[in-house]
Amino acid sequence: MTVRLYPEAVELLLIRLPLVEPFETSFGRTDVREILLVRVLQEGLEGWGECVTDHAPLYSPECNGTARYIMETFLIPSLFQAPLRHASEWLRRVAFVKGHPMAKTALEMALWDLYGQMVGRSLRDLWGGTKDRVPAGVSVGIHPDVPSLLRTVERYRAEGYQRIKLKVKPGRDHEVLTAVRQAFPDIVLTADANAAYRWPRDRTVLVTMDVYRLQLLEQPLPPDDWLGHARLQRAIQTPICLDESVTSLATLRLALRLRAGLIINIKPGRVGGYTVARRIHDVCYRRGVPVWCGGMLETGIGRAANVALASLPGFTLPNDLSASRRYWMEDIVEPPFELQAGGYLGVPQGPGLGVRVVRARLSVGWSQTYWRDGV
Ligand code: NPQ
Ligand code: MG
Repeated sequence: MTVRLYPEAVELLLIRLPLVEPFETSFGRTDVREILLVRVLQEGLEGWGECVTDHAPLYSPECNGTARYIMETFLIPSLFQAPLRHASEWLRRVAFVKGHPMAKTALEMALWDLYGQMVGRSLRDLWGGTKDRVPAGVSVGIHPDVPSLLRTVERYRAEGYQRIKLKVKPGRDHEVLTAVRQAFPDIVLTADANAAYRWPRDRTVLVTMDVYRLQLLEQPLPPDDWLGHARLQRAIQTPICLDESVTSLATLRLALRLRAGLIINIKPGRVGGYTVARRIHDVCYRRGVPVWCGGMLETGIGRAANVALASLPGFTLPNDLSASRRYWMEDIVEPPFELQAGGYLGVPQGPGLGVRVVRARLSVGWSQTYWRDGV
């Protein structure tokens, strides 16, 4: 099937969406998300994308402001330069822009949605997904006290999530992990430090985490501390899972060669798109390295794309893909994502993302439309 991806216009919108409860990590606390959305328009169809940046560069170097600037100054003009024959060509088109993976991914997502609608196929099918449902996990933020954390964990356990991930940081680790493991001896438990520890300073604190039987310990050290992760992995039994460190195929290969991590969290926004994310999956699948899909507090737009990605065969561990209502009172898409029996999310079957954006639910801060010359 020969198609041309050549949008007449691109709209950027910044929306505000309140979380059902505040989310705290080692880098900060959020109660309302500001989310940059992308809408590409062509021949009466619209493709939606979501940018996983935050208002400030706390998780990674990008933020909403840099993403907007890079999109309007470089990415959208390069989209208007000439038609693309396939969404996977986007990567080469924007290779001249160094960095800014989240900005690139948002536009790529919108192009995949548009492409899927043009050819009448779901992202799952276009990407070679093999599953109709994906294992759902939940990420639990840092809580003000242990009793409230135990109540939250119990709630998610009762809802059926297949694993629970606890956010930890220095000073909020062993007490929390001991209490949760003692109260729930049998749950699948993981911990995510978002790079808050230092090697070798925190060696003892980290090595003694083996007693909690964590499925994995996510990103304990800074993203560029390859040797620190490799040395830590040699000192503990718990598999290290890399998140922030893996930004490309090259850093993936470095991680595997050094054995700096034994498991990979794949976040498309962090690696520069769904095309790169699929290649990272393919390398890991060939080498028997387990992967799972990370989350960035997405709306149903980004969630739909991530669920489709997680339907690939190498995504064998529970994902940071939760029901819409874990995050939002009312998601901005229909149908919303709901937790199925056994702790799964269904993979959308309709064309493109397979969800409808309900525009009336968008609380728009600003929006701007960019038109291609000559339309
Ligand atoms: C992670 N995600 O795996 C990230 C952290 C993260 C679900 O744990 C705003 C506020 C945006 C908090 C993006 C989960 C965020 C955020 C990512 C946390 O490391
Ligand atoms: Mg993480």
